[in-house]
This record gives sequence, C-alpha cells and structure tokens, in this order.
Amino acid sequence: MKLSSPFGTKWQIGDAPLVMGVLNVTPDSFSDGGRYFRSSTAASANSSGLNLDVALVAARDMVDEGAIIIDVGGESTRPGAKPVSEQQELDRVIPLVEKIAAELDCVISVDTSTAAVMRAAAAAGAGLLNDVRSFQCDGALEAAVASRLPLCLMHMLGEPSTMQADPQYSNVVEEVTDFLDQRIAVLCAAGAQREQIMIDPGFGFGKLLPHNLQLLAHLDQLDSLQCKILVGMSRKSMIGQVLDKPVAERLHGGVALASIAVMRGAHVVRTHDVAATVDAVKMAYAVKCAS
Ligand code: 7PM
Repeated sequence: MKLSSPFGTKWQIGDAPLVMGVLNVTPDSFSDGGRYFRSSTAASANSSGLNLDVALVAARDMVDEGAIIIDVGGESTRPGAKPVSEQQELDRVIPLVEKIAAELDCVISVDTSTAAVMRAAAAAGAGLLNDVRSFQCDGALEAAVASRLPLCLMHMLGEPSTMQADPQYSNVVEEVTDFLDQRIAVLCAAGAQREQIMIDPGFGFGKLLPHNLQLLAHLDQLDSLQCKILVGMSRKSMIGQVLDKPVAERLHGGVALASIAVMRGAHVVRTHDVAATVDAVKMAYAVKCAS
C-alpha cells in the first residue's frame, strides 16, 4: 500500500519523530561523494552520468532501515562546490524522483533552491520541498506555494561558498528564530498554510561550533513558531570538531546529537545513517514521552 503523506492532517506536532535518509546525487558530495556516478557509457547511467539503479538500491536500503522520507539532492551545498546548471539538476533529480515514486513506499523530499526543479519534482511525485535557501531564489516562493506540498525552510547565513568564513551573531538562537519567523510570514502571505511548513536551524550553514551547540541546546525555543522542526547534523563538522574525527568516524557522535534533538523537540531527523538513527530517535522519543 502506498503510504499517505505523513505531513497531512494525520501527522501532528507531538507525534513520533520521523527519520529522513539523505540521497545525494552530486558527484562531489562530502560524505558519499560520487557513489551513484559512473562513466556515461555504463548501461544504466542516464544523460547526467547518474546511475539510477545504484541510487534506487541506496534509497531502498534506507526505507528498509526505517526512513519514512528520502531527501534527494542534486546540487552540492559544499563550501566552494561548483554551481550546477538548472538542466543538470533536473537531469540528476527528476528521473530518480520518478523511479523512487514508482518503486518505494516513502515520502520523497527534494533538496533544491531552483523553481523549475520544484515544479518538476512536484509533478514527478515529490512529497516535500526542502530548500536550504528558504525559497528566496527567483520564482522559488511561487513554485513552492503552488505545489501545495509540505515545505522546509532552513536558516543559512550567507551562501555556501562563503558561509563558513566568519559567521557572526550576537545571539544565534534569537537571530535564527527571527529569520525563520520572517520566512514563515512571507510563505503564509504568499498563500502557504502554517501546517505545511517545517523549520530547520541549518546546522553548519554559516555557523561555527559554538553556534551549532547553542542552537541544539536551545532547539526547544523554536517551538514558539508552531511549526514542525527538522534537523540535520549527521557527519557534520560540529561532530568532527568535538571528537576530532574525520567524516567516516562520526556515526556515534551523530546518533548522540539526533537523540538530543528529539528530546528538545525535533520532529524530523535528516541523516546519512538511517538504521542507527532510527533506533536513537525511538529511544529518545520514548524517554521524552515519559518526561
Ligand atoms: C556539504 C555541506 C555537503 C553540507 C553537504 C551538506 C541540510 C539540508 C544539507 C540540513 C536541511 C549535508 C549537507 N544539510 N537540508 N541539506 N537541513 N533541511 O550534510 O541540515 O548533507 S546538505
């Protein structure tokens, strides 16, 4: 049976948190760099060089491990990453969205800032639009609202190429909350419903370690905005900096952070490590319900 969207009237603030598995289809993603790319002569590689079958297997594994949402991203937000053309992003993302929609029982999230990709993704079966630029690019707001899909707004200070240079805040929790509050107002003025909107403090996006730690420690302050809260911390530098470990050794730190986020009110946890995170989220939620 096809899963109905968990973001509809059935899924309310207070319900068990969901795990979102990351499926990056960029050739240079920092943790799974180029896994789904083969030479363009390979039998199942499409015109963008993406190997759809390999990507589908990875998506299926994550669904089997308990991911309810699969987040498909075709643009690298890595600091200094090469910009991707609209056509390249469409070629990478849309065939995969179609394939996952046909084959798997999950909600498909599309990580994009591009209006044309939002429209095509919605038509191809996406169930969530996730934009690290909070629908501020040309035409994105209109495309997002017209899709009627759930929308994730994320805070970022600056642009990926420069955001980690010297981010400054006087009060990071207040400033992130104010930004998200303003973007919620803009989306609602453009015709979105508050229940449709998820908010994300954007760990690692224009934030140094103390900023990231303060945002997690005070995540519950986002409750005042009355939207579901999404967090993504898996494998990020905030783990690397505390533990002094490279990306390949950040699983345990990421699981710890996911548990804390759920205790502090996260509704969706975005992760590269689905099986471990599903268990952590369930344990944390059980404790939260008893508190
Ligand atoms: C380089 C830096 C490569 C950061 C990849 C990343 C989030 C997201 C990403 C997040 C939401 C990664 C990130 N992170 N969308 N997309 N929230 N909503 O770790 O934290 O995959 S990309």
